[in-house]
Amino acid sequence: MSKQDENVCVVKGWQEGPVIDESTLKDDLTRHFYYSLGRDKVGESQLYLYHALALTIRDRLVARCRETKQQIKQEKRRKTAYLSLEFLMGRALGNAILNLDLDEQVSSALQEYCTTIETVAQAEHDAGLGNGGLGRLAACFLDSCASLALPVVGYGIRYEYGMFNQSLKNGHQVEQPDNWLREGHPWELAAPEQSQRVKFFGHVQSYTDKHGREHRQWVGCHDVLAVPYDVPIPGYKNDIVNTLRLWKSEATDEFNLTEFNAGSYSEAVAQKNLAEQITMVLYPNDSSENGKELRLRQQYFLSSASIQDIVSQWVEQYGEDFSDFAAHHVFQLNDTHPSIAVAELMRILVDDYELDWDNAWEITTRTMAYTNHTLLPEALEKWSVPLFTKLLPRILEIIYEINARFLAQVAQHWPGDASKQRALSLIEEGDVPQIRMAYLAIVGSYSVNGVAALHTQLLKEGLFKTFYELWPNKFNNKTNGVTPRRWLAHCNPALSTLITEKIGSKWVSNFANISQLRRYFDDGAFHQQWQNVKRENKQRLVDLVKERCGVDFDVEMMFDVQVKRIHEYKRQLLNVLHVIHLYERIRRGDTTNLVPRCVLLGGKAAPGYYMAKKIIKLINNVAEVINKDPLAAPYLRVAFLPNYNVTAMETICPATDLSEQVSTAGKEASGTGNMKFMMNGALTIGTLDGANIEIRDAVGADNFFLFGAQAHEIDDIKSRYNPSHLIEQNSDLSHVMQLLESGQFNLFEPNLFDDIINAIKSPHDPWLVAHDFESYVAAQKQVEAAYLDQTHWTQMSILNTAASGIFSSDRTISQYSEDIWHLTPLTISETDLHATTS
Ligand code: B1N
Repeated sequence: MSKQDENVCVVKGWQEGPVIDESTLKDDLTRHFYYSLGRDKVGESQLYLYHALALTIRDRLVARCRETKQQIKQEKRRKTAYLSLEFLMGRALGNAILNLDLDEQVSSALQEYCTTIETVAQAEHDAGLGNGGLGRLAACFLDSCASLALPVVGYGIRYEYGMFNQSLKNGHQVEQPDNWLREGHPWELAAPEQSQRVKFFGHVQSYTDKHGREHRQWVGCHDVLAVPYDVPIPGYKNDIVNTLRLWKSEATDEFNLTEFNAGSYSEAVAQKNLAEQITMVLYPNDSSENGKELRLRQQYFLSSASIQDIVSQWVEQYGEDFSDFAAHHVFQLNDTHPSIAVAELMRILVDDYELDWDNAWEITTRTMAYTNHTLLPEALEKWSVPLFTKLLPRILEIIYEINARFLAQVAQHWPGDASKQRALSLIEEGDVPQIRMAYLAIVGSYSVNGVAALHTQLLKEGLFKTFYELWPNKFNNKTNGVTPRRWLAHCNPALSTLITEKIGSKWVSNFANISQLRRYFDDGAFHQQWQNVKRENKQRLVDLVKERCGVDFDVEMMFDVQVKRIHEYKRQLLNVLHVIHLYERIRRGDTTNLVPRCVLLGGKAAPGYYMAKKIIKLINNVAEVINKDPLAAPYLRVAFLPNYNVTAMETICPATDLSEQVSTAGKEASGTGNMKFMMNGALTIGTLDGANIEIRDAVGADNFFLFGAQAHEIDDIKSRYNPSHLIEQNSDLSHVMQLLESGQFNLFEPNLFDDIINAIKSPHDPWLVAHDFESYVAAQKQVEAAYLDQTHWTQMSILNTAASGIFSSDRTISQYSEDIWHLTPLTISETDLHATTS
């Protein structure tokens, strides 16, 4: 008997575990309700029922998760670690019930408690560990990896406070902390025995080993403990359960002890706070960096804990021979946020396992892969060298060494051209020298990808042009996708049922099959069903908007929706100008062919983003004036939905007729909301930006409302931009500006919108709002004409869903696996084969 067996066999039946199957679900639920939670049936809130149900389902996930891990280990599988500062998971219950195929069993068990899955599910708090697209993409990717049976583990941070809750006070955004763990997080399992120690501060010294070799050693550090919490990620009906490992920072025991013994109890407690601060809160900036020291600590904390975790698993299984390490591992870096992992892997290999530099560099550059998510200059991360000197002195040395060797390569490639070395250096010179994290990521990775075709092309031609010249083969595109499980099967059950009735259920795991819907594009009876479903979904949104905004939407009207983070480049402002234009027409009595519409906007502004907050206030003021005006009521209603999040989108996208994707061309790297709307049969009005281009290509130009300047035209337009002239020339726009400037929307708040008015009129407006207004209004007119013909609209709607096959994140992940990761799917147990093939 091995030592391991001795330890575990005391738990009788440990190998199989107690029986958990279909027959026990009802009893398990009752047992968790009565005993795990100590509740009784009468008068308890749905919250305890939710917890009991989550524990019941977690039991079923844990067993499969163990088997998935065992298979990966026993078969010595190559695997990917997806490193991300954000995982915007949303709710887990409905997704787990769907993926484990437990709908019927759970519904019947809940009958005993006189409730339904939908009601119980409301009690779950969103796991809002992300800002927006980048974080939600990571969550969709995890679902796809598990559903494709790929050995992938997510590594992230277990923030105590997720994305802030947004409320409105007199139309202004107010932020409240999101204490999402307060009522407990039943899905996670802590594994404190697998904690890692992460170094901060201290200094570096040299020593000579017994072979006379020089080494560097990072000593005198303040260590912080990283404690892992594992969240199970179920694949769709395939018995695979992957893991999302979230790290929580804690103070180390001995550090507290030293202080404590010295009699400084309060200092010891203060130090504990310092360590625990690291994972306290998610930074709420989307598409901009903030340069705060705590953010760098978060980045290094995640990178170091995750790399150490993987390396220690390797050493446990294979010993200290790293010659095969790169054949077994990929680290996918979700933007530059975890790019310090490049230097951290070097440090561990060189300092801790004494590999020589070249060998360690070979391993590092064969395992790291980097995804870029933005071209916005304000989002490109740079960290000051003095900050590194203080916080991460050994990491700084390693970055210098990487840079020196890289610049030698640059000098060889472009002999005598010092400007090339300055341009490509990982260190940007200046008063305070800065480390360019994107350059570290590119130099340290074997793959660099953008997230949509246009975005990747712009990376190669612009931002990373010289790197592309140096290493053309590193660069590749992986157009984003979203999971059809959450974003169609789960969030739109009525449409899912209809689709399955027509084309069978394979589309859920093989989303390319959705194209079969095309067959019904001309089927009158199907049109009727399609419209009925949309109407049902619109009613759900009507209820939500009434409850949250107090505004009456009407299912008879067109639902025109823009929900996403508030940012000037996303041009919510353009949308508002169009709303004002419609209102102005109504007031003028110009209502021929005007299609009644309900305009919904939603999204959070970064707390320090002045203009974004002004835009929220403008939307709310415009909404208030319009909704109060009885003249407008038959034609136009406007609402701003507070606290837009993953769960809200699950009600919004199935109910949307028109999806607004109106960013300034070249600024939105991809967009992913655009794909969720398309899957659910919305039509898009959009610019040629990000994945909009691929959406239009897929569905055909006739089924997409295009407007606006193109990316390649922007520079030229800017060079001769004269918005005042445009306003004068376009009567629609001048009417809109007059109404805005008249103070109609800020009667008791003088000058409130001056900054917005000035921004629109500025010849330096980088977002070209005034430029695109005319073509936007023209495209909106085409929308109205199309909507008036409901048969035609329904056809276009069906075609959009039918053409959305390529926007499944399963397609995206297959491409990552094929081109970058080179993983082979795990074996799916025989009993579950039916799930993916039927
Ligand atoms: O990533 C999404 C894309 O679909 C969006 O177009 C893109 O804007 C988004 C700093 C970011 N890019 N950069 C960020 C997030 C947090 C942060 O602190 C930058 N988010 C995106 C998925 O590819």
